[in-house]
Amino acid sequence: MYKLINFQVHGNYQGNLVALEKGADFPFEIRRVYYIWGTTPSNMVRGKHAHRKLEQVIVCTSGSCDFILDNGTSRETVHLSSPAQGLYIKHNIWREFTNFSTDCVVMVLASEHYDEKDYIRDYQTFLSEVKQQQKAKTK
Ligand code: T46
Repeated sequence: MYKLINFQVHGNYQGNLVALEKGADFPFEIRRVYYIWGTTPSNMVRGKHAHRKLEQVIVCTSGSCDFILDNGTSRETVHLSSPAQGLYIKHNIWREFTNFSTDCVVMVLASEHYDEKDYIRDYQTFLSEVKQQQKAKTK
């Protein structure tokens, strides 16, 4: 459903640095980068959608938050709290994120340009699209 990637950290007396490169760290070309901060109240729930094609690596560069991931069959919560770790999510995963610390900054590396048509914003539609794809695979 997801992969947690531990990035190589170049640390020394000056502090830390992480460099992200296609291939070494994740398999797609980055076509878009966006970041999210200042989400209040802390129990606000963002996301509540899936993507038909998009793949993303999500990094909590400051503070922490929880991602709730759902593949149509099961749900898991992933706590993100380190700029040295990336949450890699492929397409067809319903995501919600919440439990934001006040200093939370979420940076996202995305495989595609922004396209509203790629979003599935209705949970029942998500479930039926996932089921249809599973049926097609077993044929
Ligand atoms: C995801 C999570 C982690 C744009 O104009 N361009 C963009 O690239 C993005 C991502 C959003 N927007 C606009 C669309 C909305 O008017 O920004 C507004 C907020 O977007 P949204 O409600 O989709 O934000 P989140 O925090 O619910 O979800 C975002 C991503 O959309 C989503 O792909 O996985 O962050």
